[in-house]
Amino acid sequence: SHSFSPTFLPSSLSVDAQTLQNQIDELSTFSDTPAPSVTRVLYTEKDVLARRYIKNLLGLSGLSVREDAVGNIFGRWDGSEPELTAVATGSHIDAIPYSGKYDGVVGVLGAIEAINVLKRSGFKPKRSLEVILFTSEEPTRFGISCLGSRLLSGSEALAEALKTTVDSQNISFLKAARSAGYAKDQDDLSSVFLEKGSYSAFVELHIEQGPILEAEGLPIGIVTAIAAPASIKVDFEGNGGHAGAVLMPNRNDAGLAAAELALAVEKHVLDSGSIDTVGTVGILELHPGAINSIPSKSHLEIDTRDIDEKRRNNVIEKIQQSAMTIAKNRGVKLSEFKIINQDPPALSDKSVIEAMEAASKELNLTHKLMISRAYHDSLFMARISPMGMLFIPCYKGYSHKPEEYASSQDIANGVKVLALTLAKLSLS
Ligand code: HGY
Ligand code: MN
Ligand code: MN
Ligand code: MN
Repeated sequence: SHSFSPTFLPSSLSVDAQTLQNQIDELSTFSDTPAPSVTRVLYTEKDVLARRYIKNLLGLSGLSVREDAVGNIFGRWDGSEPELTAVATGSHIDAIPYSGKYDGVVGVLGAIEAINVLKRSGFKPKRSLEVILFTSEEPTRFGISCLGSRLLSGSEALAEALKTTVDSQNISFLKAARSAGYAKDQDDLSSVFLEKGSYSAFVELHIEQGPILEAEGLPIGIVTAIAAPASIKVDFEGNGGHAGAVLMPNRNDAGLAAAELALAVEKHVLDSGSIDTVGTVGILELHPGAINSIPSKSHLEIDTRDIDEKRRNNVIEKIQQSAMTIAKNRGVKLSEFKIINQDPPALSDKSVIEAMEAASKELNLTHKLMISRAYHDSLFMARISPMGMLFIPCYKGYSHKPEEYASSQDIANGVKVLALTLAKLSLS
């Protein structure tokens, strides 16, 4: 049940919206690209500065802070029954190149403010409350999405792969992690794994990264499921040559093979029969990259998703078919077709959804049940804990670009619902 001690009333929840906005603005200055864009990549100097900033805030909120071998950061508020499994909340602060300052950040700074809101209201947790900063949600540096939460959820394959993973500058994951002060003298990253059932619930606050809440004038979204993401790396190789001297019948242009495959991705996605199937080629590199040299190599990275896993896997099979057909028809070599991740969707937990709905109602904030088309650390936390996600509106649904924006009011609403949800789950 979600009954409260008499001293605690939802109306007593007050968010320090100004301080929270100042923190969002200050955190955004730790960036490798100029404002209003944010670029903050795993284990870079800006990432380390941002981590230090967050750890300081966790300390100021009276939380006890610990970090694991890959830099997942935990801030804990011990409850009156600390032996019970804790309730956790959190998100990420890494940012893809030239993105915005709210994606992930709202769920980390907002989570810390939610703790402050509860402390200010005199709330006493029964189950401990824990804020988690996941070390890297974006796939930017090592091509692995949700690296921190994927590892926390116990991925043996990832713990193994990270021993040999390198970034585009050929820096190994372990070297990069050590440069940021992590992975000290240990190659075995399975120490990061959390047991299934480690938390009684996990809730993530995040901007919607879609237009629905703003378009319908709704302050709160309650996520029922997270779509199934997949990413594929493809390389084509041809003979290249002089862009003027080699006649067309003698060419096997790796760039055109890539272009044809990119259009094939679009075709297979559109032919899936559902608006929920999406796909794009977000990375397309040509070698040698000179205007008058026929590309001898092309490298594509494909992102395709669907709320229905089978339908998504069907699209992946068709993409692979197309890659082989294109290679044959164009006389190029398909030197790599590698599925990097092919994850199932995640369903939110019924009791967590109920707690979020009750919190929204008690705060007189209308809400809408919806799916998340973006993936989140919650996708992996759902593997070890009952999961729930709260969305707030963002301007025109913009995300992963500098125009990303969420109003102070919308953020404050999200923080209040998060705080009340955490309180309910802590007393459950
Ligand atoms: O790509 C995603 O869905 C997430 O926002 N990184
Ligand atoms: Mn993102
Ligand atoms: Mn995110
Ligand atoms: Mn490659």
